[in-house]
Amino acid sequence: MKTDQQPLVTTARQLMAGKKGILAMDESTATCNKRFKAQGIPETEEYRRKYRELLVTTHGLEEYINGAILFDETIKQSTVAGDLFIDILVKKGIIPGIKVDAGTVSMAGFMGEKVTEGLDGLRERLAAYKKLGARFAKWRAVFSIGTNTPTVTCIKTNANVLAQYAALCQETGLVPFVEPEVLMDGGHSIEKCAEVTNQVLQAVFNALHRHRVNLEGIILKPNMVLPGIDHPIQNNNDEIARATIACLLNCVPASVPGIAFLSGGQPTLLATERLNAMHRLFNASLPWALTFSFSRALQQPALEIWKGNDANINAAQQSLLHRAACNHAACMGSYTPEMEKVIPNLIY
Ligand code: 5MM
Repeated sequence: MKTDQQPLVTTARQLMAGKKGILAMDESTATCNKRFKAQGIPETEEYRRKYRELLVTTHGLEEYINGAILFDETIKQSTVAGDLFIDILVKKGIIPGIKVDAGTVSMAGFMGEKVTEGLDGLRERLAAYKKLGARFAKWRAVFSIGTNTPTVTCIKTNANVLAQYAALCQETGLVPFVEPEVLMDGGHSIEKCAEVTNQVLQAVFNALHRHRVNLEGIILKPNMVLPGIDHPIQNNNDEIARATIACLLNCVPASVPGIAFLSGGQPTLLATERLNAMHRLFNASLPWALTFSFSRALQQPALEIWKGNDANINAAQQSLLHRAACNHAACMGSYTPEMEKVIPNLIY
């Protein structure tokens, strides 16, 4: 029996409302430790807890952020004063979500390609996360561009897995964030990225359709269409905005309420500038809300300020707030480089 879909649709719209974005703070333990190591921060559960406390207790975050994606460890953690992070988010009006994939593994027979795992027992895990207070979930599939990749088999396999995950989420009453990421590593051109992103998104929406997923109750979390980091031609922001929007208009049905980009390792300011360019050029003509669901492009400057030191918490929070404010402005096409010069504790 189908669950009542209206709450899903309402949550998806709430997540995309008011030109606000999503804070992705769902780094797995390995990824979080890798980022800590680069800053000389102890790679322990307590330091991960302290860092996530810094993020969720940032005063005013809700002015720019509608939702936060948590990780299994984080959704059960509390502040040093004993308040569950999830309760703090809800009190601020930020909708809690949870990453539910179990990461990627090599795809047998397809050298260099990955498939995302985590479907086993997913129905039960989703129910448990819903009980803890999550209202949406997230699953990421990754595709590398190489001479002969991604293959059709890799694309179809991951698309089917994403669709099964999305159907299970909707059955549970959680909004699925569907995240097919075409990586920016490599020497390919922007045209190649556009071709592959088109192919991937078409396969994903085809699979969602076959799995009877209600598109009004999902959020798409895609990559921007970018040249590979090693390609000699690095396109300007307007070219990237045009290529990205052309691809999305070609592949994403208007019934999808929102698209929230990942940042994918782009330099922090460029991610903001490119989102801004999309709104400056296309805002009035887009059928879906278009926003950000960044991890690194929101958090990295804050992490570099914090460095694991309590004395830096306030400055790190101001930095997070500032990036959130800049990206909120980008969602209105009103971001300017001058915003980077102001003291970052203003509410814009
Ligand atoms: C935080 O990174 C997430 C994946 O973490 P793991 O690889 O540790 O599982 C990732 O899903 C993230 O939410 C999105 O890719 C967006 O992050 P970026 O840094 O690309 O904006």
